[in-house]
Amino acid sequence: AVEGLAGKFRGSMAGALMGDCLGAPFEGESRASRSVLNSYFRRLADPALKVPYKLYTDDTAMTRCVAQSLIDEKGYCATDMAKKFVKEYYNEPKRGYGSNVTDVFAALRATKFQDVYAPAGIQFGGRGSYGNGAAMRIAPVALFCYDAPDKEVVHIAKDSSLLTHANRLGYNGAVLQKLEKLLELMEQGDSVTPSQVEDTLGVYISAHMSVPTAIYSFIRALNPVTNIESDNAFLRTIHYAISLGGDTDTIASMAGSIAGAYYGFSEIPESFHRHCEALSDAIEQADQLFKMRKPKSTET
Ligand code: F2R
Ligand code: MG
Ligand code: MG
Ligand code: MG
Repeated sequence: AVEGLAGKFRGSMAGALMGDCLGAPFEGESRASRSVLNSYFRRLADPALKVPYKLYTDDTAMTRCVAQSLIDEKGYCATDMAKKFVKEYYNEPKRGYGSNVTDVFAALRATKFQDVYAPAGIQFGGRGSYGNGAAMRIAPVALFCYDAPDKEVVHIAKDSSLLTHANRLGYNGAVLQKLEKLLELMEQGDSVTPSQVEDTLGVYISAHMSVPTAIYSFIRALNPVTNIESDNAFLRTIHYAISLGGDTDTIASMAGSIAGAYYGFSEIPESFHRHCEALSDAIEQADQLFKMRKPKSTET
């Protein structure tokens, strides 16, 4: 088994994928009941269960592009990443993309990638998108920048987001404002209900109403949660994120990448591996990102 830091890289990429695959069947539906979700996770944990694997959606399609671009280019190359997004979208357009981001792909292609930031800038009458589509694909950037100075992480995170999402609300002030609310909810401990989370942090496809919710899900699931049967802490994170309803694939994916990095790949129950499409690709990309990092002298 791969342990230590390499296992955390794998856990982060696998966690993002698994949150997406397991959360996708519930996206946009009314909040699933406690019994439905408990039996969903119980069934999937049964090694004898024979069902097709769950498909990944746009969240993973784009995460894979971000990772592959950083790997191929050994760093951030805006044109390459934009080309990978566009190629991926036109190869498999039915992965459940946001309804406006597809206009960016069309414009990038039509303008032959001349100014790769321009199409995102004209979305929504020049205001840019505040959808969570940039946040949902960010895990490989964090891994690639593992040992880099903070300013490099911020630069790559911001610029790679700007390829599709130009609205500042999505990744700046509003997220921080919501983080204050997150702290308030944390102080209330285990009594916080899914409705309170929805009302306070949001469970929507906008960045500022889903990123803090994903962080909250990770923190909340560090300990057992009432009504959530999953006793493995990684699965509990994904289970809890899905239980909030709304943008379940994306919130579970973002929470899953944090939880996977925190607990490490070896903590993800094996019985769940086969339920998610292309897990081996996520592991392969994680290993490549791990090998590319400049190791600190004390790390093994
Ligand atoms: N698209 C979905 N889910 C709905 C349908 C999926 C369904 N399960 C199916 O099978 O078909 N999910 C995916 O979209 C989200 C990420 O979206 P992204 O990439 O940010 O797209 P976009 O189009 O830029 O923004 C999404 C919507 O947000 C609203 N919006 C954004 N900026 C706005 C602005 N400045 N003003 C007003 N509205 C704005 C719009 O409604 C956009 O369409 C993830 O959940 C992913 O899973
Ligand atoms: Mg999706
Ligand atoms: Mg459109
Ligand atoms: Mg979604």
